[in-house]
This record gives sequence, structure tokens and C-alpha cells, in this order.
Amino acid sequence: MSTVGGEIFSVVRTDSQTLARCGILRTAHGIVHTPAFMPVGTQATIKGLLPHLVEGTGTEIILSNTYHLLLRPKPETVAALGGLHRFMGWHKPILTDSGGFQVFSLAQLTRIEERGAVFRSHLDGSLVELTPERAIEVQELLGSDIAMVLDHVVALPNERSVIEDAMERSLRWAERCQKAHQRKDQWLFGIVQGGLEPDLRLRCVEELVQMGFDGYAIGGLSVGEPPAEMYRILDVVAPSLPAERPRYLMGVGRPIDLLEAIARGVDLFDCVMPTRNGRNAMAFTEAGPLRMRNACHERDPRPMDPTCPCLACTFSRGYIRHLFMAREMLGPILVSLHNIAFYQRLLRQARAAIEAGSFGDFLEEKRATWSRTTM
Ligand code: PRF
Ligand code: ZN
Repeated sequence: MSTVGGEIFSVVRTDSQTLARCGILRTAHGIVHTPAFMPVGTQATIKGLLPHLVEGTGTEIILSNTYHLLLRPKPETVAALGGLHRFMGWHKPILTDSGGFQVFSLAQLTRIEERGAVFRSHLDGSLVELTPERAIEVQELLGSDIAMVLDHVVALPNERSVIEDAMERSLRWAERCQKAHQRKDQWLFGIVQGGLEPDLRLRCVEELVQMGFDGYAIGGLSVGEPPAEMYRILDVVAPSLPAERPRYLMGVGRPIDLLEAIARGVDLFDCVMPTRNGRNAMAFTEAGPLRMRNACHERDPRPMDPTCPCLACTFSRGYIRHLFMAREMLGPILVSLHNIAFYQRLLRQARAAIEAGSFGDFLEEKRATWSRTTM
């Protein structure tokens, strides 16, 4: 089969009904089949799950966070212990986010200066500065396979002038990140900002592509806007990015959002939803979400999802409800595991539909099923 692209990424198949594509992403710790979903390991752990359990779901790449590891245990400590892969016992690809988003969502008292972001640690209140150069240094110390540039993220809705200012600062920071970046075994992705303004988004794409990154992320979405607004921006941004480079939609999202974005040409995703909701007793299933604390599960012998091959689905709904009611740690563990397995199976199905040239039909079917649920 003919392939498009080169060293980092090859498109192996394009869907005939949509802009969806299947690809191979190559990293220093192995390949990733795209479209791919990255479970989130914020603090160098996918909460509650051992690496082999995560691997058993079909996960080929995970995400971790510069912001958290910068504050604790510190990147120099991780480096002294052999880098992030050895530190956490995950030997497949890792992408690290730059801290841009976490500074704006978690840190108290943020001051954005041209030099960088100054914030108070959410742990001990100490003042920390994160410059583009430090964000790269931290990610090089962690030794992730893919590093992200430091960006300036603003909440939506917001004034155009605020969005424009943050987008332009993100471009200047991206340039500084590119200059600072040295590791030859680590890819560096640019991040497209520009809110819900198509012309700002396109200007940002043009400038980033001019600089030339290994891959391109779409940031600043799923930050308070309705899903339809996000899809409208993806319609503009995704096709304007170079076809032979991976496209990553940051922090998205619900199962349906992933499929809608894949149809628009996105290759890579991360989201806390499967693990966060799992810890909170919400299980994703083919038939819609289940709330495992609900009394209706008390004597239910069925697994959460009878079509799911995961380890958690060898147990009954009644047992999992009991674990949550008794506040046993196995409850959050099992539902997190199941939810990651659900996401990975969905992406396998999406890849198979693209291979078959029928992703449009697959998406239509899922839209119809899930519009009747709260997924
Ligand atoms: N920038 C970075 N990380 C992110 C985002 C962003 O805009 C988002 C927005 N959904 C999630 N994570 N650096
Ligand atoms: Zn399951």
C-alpha cells in the first residue's frame, strides 16, 4: 500500500467518506497506530492502574504533565532515576504536556509576562516561574518521546483582543521552545491557539507551519464552548495542517467528540474523562453510561458491559457497586480500567472503519446510539 509522509508519521489509509485517516506515529519507544487515545498519567501514574494493566487495554501511548512533575518530585529527580519511562515503569511512548494549560487551570495567582508564566504552586504556595526554555528543559529531563511547546491558554468565551494577544504570545513562545529544544530522540509539537476565531486560528497555523514542527496540536478547545463550536473550528483548522504530520486535539474528550474530530482529520487525543469518571463510579458502555453507586445494580449479576473483554468485566455490577458503597479502592481501579478499555476499543473500531472506507457510516451509527444517552 502506498504511504504518505516520512520519519515521524505515515498516513496509511484515508477514509472515502470523511477526512479520517489511519496512520503510524514513530517514536523512540515504539510506534503508535492512529487515531490514538492517550490515557492521562498526570503524576507519572495512570491513577490506580499498574502499567501492565494499562498496556492490556491496547494503550500504545500515554500523556504526562510537566506542571505536576516540575513541582513534585522535580524533573531533576526523575532524570536521576533514569527518566520518566524507567521512573514509572512504562516503556512505551510518552507525550508530555508543557504546563501551559495547567498553569492556567490549576495554579493560583498567575502572572503572564513575556518571559514566561509566574505562578504559585498549588502544593505549597511557593512562587514558580515557567518560561518556554524551562518547559523544554523539564521535558528533556523527563525524556518523553513527544514534547509540547509552552502556550498561553485562555478560557472561552473571551474578547477577541484577549484571544489574539494569547495566540501571538503562544507563537513567540513556540519559537523560543524550538530554539531551546535539543534532544534528537524527542519530537516537538507546536500548538494552535486562537479561540473560536477562524482567521486567528489560520494565522496561527500559517506561522507554526512556517517555523516547522514535528507535529501540530490544536489547543484552546473544550474550555467552555459548546461542542458544535469546537467542531466548527476543527472544520477550519484540521484540514489546514500539513497532511503528513500528526494532528493532536488536546484534552478532548467525550467518546462522540473523538469520533467527530477523527472525521475532521485528527489523529491523537488525551482526556482525563475515562479515569476521572471511573474514580467517580461512572462507567462508559455501548448502551450509555452507568452510575455504579445506583441501587438498581445491587443484585445485578451482569458485567458493566457484556460486550467488553476487560478484566473489570469479569465482575458483576452488584460487586462493583458494593466496592463503591464500601469505599474500597478496587472500585475506582476497576471502573478506570474498564473505561480506558472502552476508549481503546472505540479507537480500534474507528481505525477498522477507516480501513474499510466506512468511517462516515460508523460515525452516523454512534451519533444515533449516543444521542439517546448522556454520552
Ligand atoms: N494547551 C496545552 N494543553 C492543553 C490544552 C491547551 O490548550 C487543552 C485545551 N483543551 C488541554 N490541554 N498545552
Ligand atoms: Zn470492561
